[in-house]
Amino acid sequence: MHFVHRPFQKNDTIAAIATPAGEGAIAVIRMSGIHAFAVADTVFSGEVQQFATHTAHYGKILASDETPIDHVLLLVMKGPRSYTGEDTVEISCHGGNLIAKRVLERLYEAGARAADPGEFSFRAFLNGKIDLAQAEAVQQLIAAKNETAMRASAQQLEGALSKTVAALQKNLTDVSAILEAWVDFPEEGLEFASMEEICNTLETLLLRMRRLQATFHEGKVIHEGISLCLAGLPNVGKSSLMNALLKKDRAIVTPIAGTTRDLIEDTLRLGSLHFRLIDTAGLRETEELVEQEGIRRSRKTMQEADLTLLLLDASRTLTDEEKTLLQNISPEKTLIVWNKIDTGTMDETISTLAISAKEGIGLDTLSAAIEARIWKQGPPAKDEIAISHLRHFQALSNAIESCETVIAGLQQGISAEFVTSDMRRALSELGTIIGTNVSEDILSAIFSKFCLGK
Ligand SMILES: Nc1nc2c(ncn2[C@@H]2O[C@H](COP(=O)(O)OP(=O)(O)OP(=O)(O)O)[C@@H](O)[C@H]2O)c(=O)[nH]1
Ligand SMILES: [Mg+2]
Repeated sequence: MHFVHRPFQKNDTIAAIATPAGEGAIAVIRMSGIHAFAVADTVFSGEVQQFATHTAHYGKILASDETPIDHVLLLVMKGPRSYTGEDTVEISCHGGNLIAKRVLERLYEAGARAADPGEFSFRAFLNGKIDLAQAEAVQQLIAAKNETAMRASAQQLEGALSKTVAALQKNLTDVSAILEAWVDFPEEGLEFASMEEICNTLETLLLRMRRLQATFHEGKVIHEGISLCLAGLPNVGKSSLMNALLKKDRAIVTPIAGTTRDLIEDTLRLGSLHFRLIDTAGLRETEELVEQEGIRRSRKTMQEADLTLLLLDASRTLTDEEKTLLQNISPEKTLIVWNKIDTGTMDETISTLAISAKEGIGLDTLSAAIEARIWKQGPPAKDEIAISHLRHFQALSNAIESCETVIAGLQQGISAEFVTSDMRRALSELGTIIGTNVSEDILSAIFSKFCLGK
């Protein structure tokens, strides 16, 4: 769905179903805007405009001819003490698709309009209830697939990233003020010592920004998960390993080479990580059309995967194909694993990782090796802030680049007026993370990814 958020209409009151589609115990319809209480008043059996804020009321939603549509619980929240910062009404009705829709339509009839995706959060942002980084955290919290992701999103929603960015902004602003003063009152002169001080302060700030920038990999791992590909020649035991890792009989295993033809995917949790585990067709030269296509997909998956486990068979010597394969792998994205260690020995010069998928030997060591490979700098500490949005990464990178230009300029003795623009750029780049100086397009792109009613 393409969504270009409309300019903020102060008089618009928006409404949407906030719960997922389908049958459930209850469905929640959310309405926000200056007429929210008046609209609710029109459709509800009680006098909504008289209700005290933050109170819940049992009653009926009535059609225009006064026939009851549903018995509901209606919650009123007076702005600014609400998610959006505006007057908000939440109606819990019976959780049938039709009922919720009917109640929503009734709200439209009474003057509300359909909310765009993410429009409630967009209003919360415009009304200063949350900044942009927090709005993004809301979405990530909803989408969190593991506890680490959930904890990290909650932290960002609490404002951990926003505070870090704000502190950086404050320190940069202080430096910037000194430089601007130097431009405005050059006769005051900038002492050599204070110039060195400025460079030192900037270096310290750079260090902090680089550290935050470096958490991007970890942040992505936490939130997006990792694709883990099982690859190797036919019959080395890829499907057996998939089943062993998943602890279920997911893929067909037979002694016939070429059993797996297509990609087989499942989700796997190892410790704090979650993976998209992909079993592939064994790599070999073949005339068989179906298998050829399978092998093409195997190679593509290997290339795209974050990590590949390349399986070798310890019960036999390496084939020429395997030797070529080993020469062409990208080492940082591959773990070489000897399988079938129960029937043979490994060549330690190639890899010391050995397992038996069939007997369940060495799987813990393999899991540990995978985790160690994934966390480039070790797993993040519980309270460490990790960035995970490309947008944040790019903003930080630009801010870092600008600061580096400023330092280089000052060190070369370039006059301050030429570096102040880079200082300002660094500041505005940092600002985009929390939502100052953000273009309409970016806002639109961010909020359009939200679900309806959020
Ligand atoms: N002894 C022993 N046999 C194994 C082990 N792992 C797999 N096998 C056997 O090796 C044969 C092939 O296993 P698969 O898991 O189907 O191998 P694959 O790599 O998926 O093969 P393709 O799908 O044909 O590419 C089966 O007979 C398995 O029982 C192991 O650790 N030890
Ligand atoms: Mg297989």
